Amino acid sequence: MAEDDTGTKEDTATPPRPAETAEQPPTSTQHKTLKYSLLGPSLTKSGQDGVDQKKVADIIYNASKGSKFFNNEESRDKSLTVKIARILAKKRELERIEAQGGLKSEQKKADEYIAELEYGRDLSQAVVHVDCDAFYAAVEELDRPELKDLPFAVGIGVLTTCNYAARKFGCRSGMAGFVADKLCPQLIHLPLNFDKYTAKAKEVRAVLEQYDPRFESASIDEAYLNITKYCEEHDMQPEDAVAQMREQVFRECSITISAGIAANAKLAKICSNKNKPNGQFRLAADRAGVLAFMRDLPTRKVNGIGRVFERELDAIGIKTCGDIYPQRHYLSRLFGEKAFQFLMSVYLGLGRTDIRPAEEFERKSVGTESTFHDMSDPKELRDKLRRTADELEKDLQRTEFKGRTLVLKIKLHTYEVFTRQVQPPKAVFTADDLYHFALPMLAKLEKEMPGMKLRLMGLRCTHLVSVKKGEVDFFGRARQPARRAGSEEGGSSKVDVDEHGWQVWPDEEFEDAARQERQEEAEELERLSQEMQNQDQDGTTADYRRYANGFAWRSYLEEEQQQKQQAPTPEQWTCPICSIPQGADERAFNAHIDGCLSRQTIKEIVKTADESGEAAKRVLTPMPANTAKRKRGRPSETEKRAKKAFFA
Ligand code: TTP
Ligand code: MG
Repeated sequence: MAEDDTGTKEDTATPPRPAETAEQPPTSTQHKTLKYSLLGPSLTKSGQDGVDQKKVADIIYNASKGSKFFNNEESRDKSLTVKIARILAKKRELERIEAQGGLKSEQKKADEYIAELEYGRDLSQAVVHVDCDAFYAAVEELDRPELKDLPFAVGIGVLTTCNYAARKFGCRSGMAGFVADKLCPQLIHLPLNFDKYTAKAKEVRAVLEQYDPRFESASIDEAYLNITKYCEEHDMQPEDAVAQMREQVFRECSITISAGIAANAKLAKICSNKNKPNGQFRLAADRAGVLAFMRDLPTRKVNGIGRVFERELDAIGIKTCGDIYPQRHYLSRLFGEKAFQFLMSVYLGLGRTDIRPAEEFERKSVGTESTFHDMSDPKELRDKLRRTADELEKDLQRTEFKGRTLVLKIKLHTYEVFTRQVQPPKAVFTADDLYHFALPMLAKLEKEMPGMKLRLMGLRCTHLVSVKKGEVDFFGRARQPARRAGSEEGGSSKVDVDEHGWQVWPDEEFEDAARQERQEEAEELERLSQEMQNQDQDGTTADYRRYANGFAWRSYLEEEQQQKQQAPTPEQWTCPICSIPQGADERAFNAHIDGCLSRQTIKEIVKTADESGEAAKRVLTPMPANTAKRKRGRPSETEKRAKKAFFA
């Protein structure tokens, strides 16, 4: 099957050049960039060969013009364009410095880093990335074979996916249903049935396990395997082993999967999309071949380069991975040290080969965040912070960690993100402590940006200390997590290894960020499309949100584990504020807590806390002892809190 091509030849389907100087970009440029961003997060999905993306962009533009969704995209796009103008200004400054003979040390540093990375290049492993084809749609098709050749999509409001018949019309994941209907009026919409998909995913994983018992689930329908050992033991070529595995999945699970085979996980993931659906592609394990492969690869095809990063790179002239090299001496100044390291590994086609169960990966942070309608009232912001601290306490309890660093993240209504961090005198984990140490950061941000309007707030603990039994050393001290490359402690470009001697890559952070970008966009789109269509929320849409647009596979696993630990579900939950038992209904319970929290007395406490961090500590200490054990439910109707366990 032919390599996927998403129609990037079309004018509208490549990121347009941004305005070079102005803080306010000209309308024509804005119009073009907006059209590009309206194409959505799944522009590069396979199965869209021959789709005229320019036409799709026009249809999306006209169908959504004037809607909340459109206005939202417009303001997001404006912020990004302004940000890009700043990056360009910085680049011009660097070019000036370079013209005067500067930046030599940057170039030297980049070349040394490349040499060091090259030195560690490992071409000995056969890493495979498998990804099920049109997964949710394929599962639905098993129950409704009559849909096989008809265009259909899964998901109400927003498409989670669609079959390949629908993709020919330009329909794809993360697209509003009403837009997809414009592209393909005969499109059939099916509701989500998450239990069916997880059951099927388990069947597929049972087959994968036979080829690599230590395979790594990357999302609900994708996994990484290292089949080097399998091939040795069975005296097989990787292509043959993978062909056999795909046949076995089809035989035993009745769905098709595609696969990429390469020397590392990054390359394998790119390759699995090459011959989709129901195909496989092997990139030979030789250095020259890998470099040639990367040279012409559009940046967006790399896991970890999302819509925003793609546009930022494009703005400075990096369209393909081969374009990275000539700009290597600018990268850390423009995008930071970690991005420099990530981009170097992308250019060289390097990546990790240590494939192991997702649960085994060292957790570097535990955090929670939520999006909501614009919020600026200081009291509301404090309430929100308190609830975020409550959520984080729960996550820390579940994962059995304390944090030595506490990070507050906010996103303004303009989509600008700010983070602040603090090192409390002791590792923190209780909601009271989390709130107490986060509040001064929030107050400081308010001072810096009077009247700031937030659309997201998150709290995260990093530099974790395990409180698991058995994770203390001989002296009774908690063992430290392994140091990661490019971590906050060190900005050096030295190649780093973890405690087991594995080379540490910065990829995970970028992959998580890109995943989160897609997730947030899809959630936003779902919320807006629901508002537009004034739909009643039923169990189906709640499920969609619950699983965070299908990307929260790890969170799902965690949830499963948690459910096992928690059984049986308590009949009644005690309100941590008024201590009166409530029915075990999450929504009603949340509403009750919100009611309690907004009472005047609590408001006064929060007001006091606003004035001084110390005061906050004083008044918050007598909170009921059972706060730590309290059960918080799912988001309330009016305030969507798509909670995410993130692994940044
Ligand atoms: P993907 O593997 O990205 O997509 P897919 O399997 O439907 O199609 P492809 O053949 O291109 O691999 O995602 C797996 C499932 O995750 C998908 O069937 C539905 C869900 N999903 C969402 O819920 N939202 C999304 O935005 C995407 C991309 C997927
Ligand atoms: Mg898939």
